[in-house]
Amino acid sequence: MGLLSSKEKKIKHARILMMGLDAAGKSTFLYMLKFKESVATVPTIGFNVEMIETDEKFTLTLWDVGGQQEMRTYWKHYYENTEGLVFVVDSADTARLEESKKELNHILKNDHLKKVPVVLLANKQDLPGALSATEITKKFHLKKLFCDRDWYVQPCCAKTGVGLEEGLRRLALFVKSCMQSKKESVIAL
Ligand SMILES: Nc1nc2c(ncn2[C@@H]2O[C@H](COP(=O)(O)OP(=O)(O)OP(=O)(O)O)[C@@H](O)[C@H]2O)c(=O)[nH]1
Ligand SMILES: [Mg+2]
Repeated sequence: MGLLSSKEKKIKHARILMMGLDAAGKSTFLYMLKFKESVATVPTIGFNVEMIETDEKFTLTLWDVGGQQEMRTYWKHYYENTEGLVFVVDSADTARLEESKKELNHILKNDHLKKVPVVLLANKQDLPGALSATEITKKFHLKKLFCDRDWYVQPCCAKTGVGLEEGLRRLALFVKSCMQSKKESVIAL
């Protein structure tokens, strides 16, 4: 009886980590979701955190961690208990795509992030020369990189909000399903 009720209990909350190079658009994304308007940002020193409620009474706590080179040493301290990862890429910053790819590869090696679902935001689609979601998928070899988890590449523009809700919805679906199956495997033990 006790087991059944805990299995049926709805998952209501998840911790989400947002990462990506400096100026990728993480804080712009966070505040657009929270306040539904474009907010002028400054480079994040440390982190910002906001709670966002998705459609089905499922609350995500979004941790937006600064992406400047000096901040990246501290990224590892945020990995524990992460249920979902949002990796933000400036799709128009072709000069730093390799750097972004390298950081993503590095992050995913951490044990705390094993099998954690990822939504990669191909941001700044409004800028000329921005790579499409398909181009980024190919350049980052995402099919291979994400072969052990749920993933999706969402083209978006954090400044106008285009694509953000879709990205969030996809993330919420992935995260819920991953948390549910983890819970079920614990119960089965
Ligand atoms: N054109 C355009 N500019 C954007 C978009 N998203 C963010 N920006 C701009 O990019 C700059 C950096 O955005 P932030 O959100 O501060 O970037 P960040 O990833 O939080 O950067 P750090 O805090 O340094 O890690 C700001 O000037 C934003 O207005 C977008 O979709 N299109
Ligand atoms: Mg920021």
